[in-house]
Amino acid sequence: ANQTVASEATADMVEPPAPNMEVFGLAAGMNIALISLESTQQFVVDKEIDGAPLTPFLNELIKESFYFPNIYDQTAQGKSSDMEFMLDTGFYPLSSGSAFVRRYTNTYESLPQLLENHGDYTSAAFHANDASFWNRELMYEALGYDLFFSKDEYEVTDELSVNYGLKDKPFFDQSIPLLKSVNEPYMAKFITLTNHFPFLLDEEDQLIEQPDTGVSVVDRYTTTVRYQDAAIEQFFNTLKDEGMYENTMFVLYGDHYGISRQYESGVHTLLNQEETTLTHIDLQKIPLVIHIPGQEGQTIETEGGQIDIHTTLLHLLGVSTDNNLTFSYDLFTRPADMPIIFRDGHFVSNDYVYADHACFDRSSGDQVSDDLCFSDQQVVREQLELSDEFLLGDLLRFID
Ligand code: GP9
Repeated sequence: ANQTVASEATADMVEPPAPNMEVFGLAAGMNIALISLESTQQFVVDKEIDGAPLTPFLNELIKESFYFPNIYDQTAQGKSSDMEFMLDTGFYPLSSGSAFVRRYTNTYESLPQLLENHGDYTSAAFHANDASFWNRELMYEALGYDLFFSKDEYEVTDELSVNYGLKDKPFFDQSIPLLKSVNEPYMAKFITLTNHFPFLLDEEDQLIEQPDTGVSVVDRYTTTVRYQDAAIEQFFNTLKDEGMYENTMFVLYGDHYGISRQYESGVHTLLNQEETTLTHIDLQKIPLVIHIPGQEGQTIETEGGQIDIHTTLLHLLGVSTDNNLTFSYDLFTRPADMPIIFRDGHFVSNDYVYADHACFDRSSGDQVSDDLCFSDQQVVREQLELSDEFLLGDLLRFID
């Protein structure tokens, strides 16, 4: 019976567009460095505080990268683990709890598994927190990671730590010898930690003057974002010195919002904008930067969600997704009429935003009749229900 449910659900999935052959396979066979930027929102990119940029390194890197400035945070209660889940599986997170904790015995068709089958890739995760945090240790097994370098593999002293744990600079430094031990080609996922609420930072690591927004959480956030940027710059420089840069595709992405709605007025002050439902939704954007050394920079304004990174990467690596079961669209060809779906049923579509239990016209900014959001809402409901059906029934185990 479950097999039938799986086939019926499969038939309900929307046929994806063909990949863009100009970029398909552009990074085939290359190593992959996924860099998860803790709590990093899009608004920090190119933002200056009294003439000092918050992300000077990222700003330069973007000029030589595929840069996607319109990608929305789609995580739910599973926060960082939800981002990992979407990236690895192309499925939506669960509406409550974390799939990493609740569904770690499921069968998945994940990036590590697909890349192992396609190009004999080794997959490794690097994160200097406890292996059990978000149940990573067990979930990584289900997702097919070959290696997980967690807190035990790092030197984590008080001096090298702040807030949740090891600071990003020593984290990247100590990751280099570990990375050297991984067989090529590899997919290496680095999960940063310093830019985490409540955004604490030692004096010596503060590289900019805090603004005065009236919300201290936001003021501190600017300094941890700036520190994270410097840590990534240092990582890139070391990889270049070590000859580990040229043959690597780098994928940098914000894992979820950093400033919750409770503190958002500080961001509105920083950006000199009004606090409305639409500005709130706009703040849910996270940066996505795909850097392939030697490739010309290009800004791709297409709107999408974090879930779409999964298929985008597979296509850049030259892996066909024709037979994959996924809710992820390639951002190079994402259909404009497919809404970007948030786990709570809110969405952003071409013309409308549904949020705060109301429908908004994006061009006027006005609240409009719910009827205008109805057809998009149907799609949103179907997609989330299908994703849940697969996860809660562990249906991928029935698919060859
Ligand atoms: C914990 C880190 C942060 O290991 O990934 O998780 P978060 O609290 O952001 O979900």
